[in-house]
Amino acid sequence: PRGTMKTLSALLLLGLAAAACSLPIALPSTAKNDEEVAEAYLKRFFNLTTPEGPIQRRRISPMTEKVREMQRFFGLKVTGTLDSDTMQMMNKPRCGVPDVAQYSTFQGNIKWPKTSLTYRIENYTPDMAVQDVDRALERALQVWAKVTPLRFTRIYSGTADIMISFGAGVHGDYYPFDGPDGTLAHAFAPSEGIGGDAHFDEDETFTSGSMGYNLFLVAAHEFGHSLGLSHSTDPGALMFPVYSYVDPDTFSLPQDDIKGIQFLYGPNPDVDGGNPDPNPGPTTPNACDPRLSLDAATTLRGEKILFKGSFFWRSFSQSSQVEQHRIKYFWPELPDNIDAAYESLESDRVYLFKGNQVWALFGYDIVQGYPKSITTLGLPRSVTKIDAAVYDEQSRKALFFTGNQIYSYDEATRKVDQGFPKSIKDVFPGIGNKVDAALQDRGFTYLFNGQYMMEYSYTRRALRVLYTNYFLGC
Ligand SMILES: [Ca+2]
Ligand SMILES: [Ca+2]
Ligand SMILES: [Ca+2]
Ligand SMILES: [Zn+2]
Ligand SMILES: [Zn+2]
Repeated sequence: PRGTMKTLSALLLLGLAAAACSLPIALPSTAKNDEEVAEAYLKRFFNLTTPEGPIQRRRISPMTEKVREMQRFFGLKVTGTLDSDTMQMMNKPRCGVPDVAQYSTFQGNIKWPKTSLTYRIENYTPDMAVQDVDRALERALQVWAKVTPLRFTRIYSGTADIMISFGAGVHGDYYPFDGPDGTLAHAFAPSEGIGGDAHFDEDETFTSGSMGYNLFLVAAHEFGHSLGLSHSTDPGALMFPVYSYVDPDTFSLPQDDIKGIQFLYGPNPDVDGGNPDPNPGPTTPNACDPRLSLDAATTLRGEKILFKGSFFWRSFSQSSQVEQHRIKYFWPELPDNIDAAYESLESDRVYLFKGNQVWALFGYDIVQGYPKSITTLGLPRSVTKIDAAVYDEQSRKALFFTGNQIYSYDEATRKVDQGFPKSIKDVFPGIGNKVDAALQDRGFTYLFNGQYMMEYSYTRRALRVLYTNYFLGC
């Protein structure tokens, strides 16, 4: 298992009756086989319908089509089969709002016809202090108020536009919760009555920190639905249906979400006279940006893993398809902005570097006992950070790039080879004075510097200059 991955989901009020009638609601809570889990998941979140009447003979089953649709939505490799990545995604805690079902694609720009909205906190979770719940929910609403004309007023009695409650299992709508994990919360799109309301699964442990599920993060996502947003396929968006922890203190609404909410309501008139924000929110790195530079690159058992900021891309040699994920989503323990990475063919491990620390992965699992200090590698004390690393199959040595120097390192003796460090330009002419990331693939060495990379032969002769996004399927 690759650590805890979690998901969020949303409900749309329109078609609620139809949805309630046609969908089996409860997800299996006991251990079921993959097919049963997948069927329940796809019915619930991807509008898989059971064929009625005479069974139609089709070359591709509706189930296979839905599996593909789900894989496309989450940016997984589209296989149409219940492979382990797909099953892992289906077993993640998530928001209860469907991703693709017709009634969930908030079509027709469903939005509030007013900008002044009320909210009411109907009850509290025992997981957190009352004032912490108040603060998390208020802050979650302000995430949206900051970038729109929407203003929220709390009321303490009567019916608010956004009624907020905690409940377990059956809790008064047609969408019972499912116990711990699975669905964390759901919310209804703008409308009278239950529209706009947000429900949180009391069987989860909500917190103000990184343990359990951070209430501010879950609520900010749900309130996006309350205001009319559906799920985003951008893995960096708040409206991505999978929960992954980010530090609430440094949280900034991503650009994808700002675009969505401002499409519905326009910008905040109180900021710069309503002019579009000159400092838009964080964006997810775009593989096809020709100016793209990388933090680190490595192979991992035949895949290529390319790191950038809080994200990484996975590319498979057998397919042109590239996946993009949040680092935290695969490895909650790892930091963002990885410095360097390489795959050791001696130990079948991938080493990841950040500052003076190193982590080891075996497959996708972090090896126990890590992170360690890079001083355990036996590098000189003057090396406090590694810019790039690669395992050189030819010499069976790890190469470390730091500043304008390169070290050849013997894993077996844990020593730097005689004659090193050398100048990068003496070993790999043409790449310049620094290397951002390095990779070896099919006997070629690739060194990245800014938006360019250089391809070298096994004799370290420079062959081609390529764009850094060469492997990213653009
Ligand atoms: Ca309401
Ligand atoms: Ca749950
Ligand atoms: Ca780097
Ligand atoms: Zn959602
Ligand atoms: Zn509910």
